[in-house]
Amino acid sequence: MTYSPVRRTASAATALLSAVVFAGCTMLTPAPKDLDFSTSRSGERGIYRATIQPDASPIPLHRIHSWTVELKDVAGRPVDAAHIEVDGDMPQHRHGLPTRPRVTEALGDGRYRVEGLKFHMRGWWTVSFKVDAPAGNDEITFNLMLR
Ligand SMILES: [Cu+2]
Repeated sequence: MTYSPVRRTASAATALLSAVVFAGCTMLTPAPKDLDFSTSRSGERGIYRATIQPDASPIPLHRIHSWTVELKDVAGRPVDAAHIEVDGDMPQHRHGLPTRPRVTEALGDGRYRVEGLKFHMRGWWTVSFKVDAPAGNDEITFNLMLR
């Protein structure tokens, strides 16, 4: 068999690439030990409090699903007519969600339907809601552990 430098280079590159991908997804800096996994949390600025209710329990892996998020002000009154942006991250991996979830419906009573959530890896995720409503802007972040 003849020696083929081109093929050897290509397979070395493939091996290197898969090593990088592998490292990116498995060699973790440990997650903070004091993570708060509450499903009800206050925003960074303390203007709102949100409660998440995923449609499935436990939260599914590799499957697109929906959540309901309930938004209240500090006095506990439901906040309707908020503009909410949804985003997700794996802080240890520096990547986000494979989908672009969004609020598709205001259900009334401060409740909103969020569609298009999908988690494609096990581990620590954050999901944040950027809220824009008359009382002010705030961001509420939840921690999840997908198993
Ligand atoms: Cu990841």
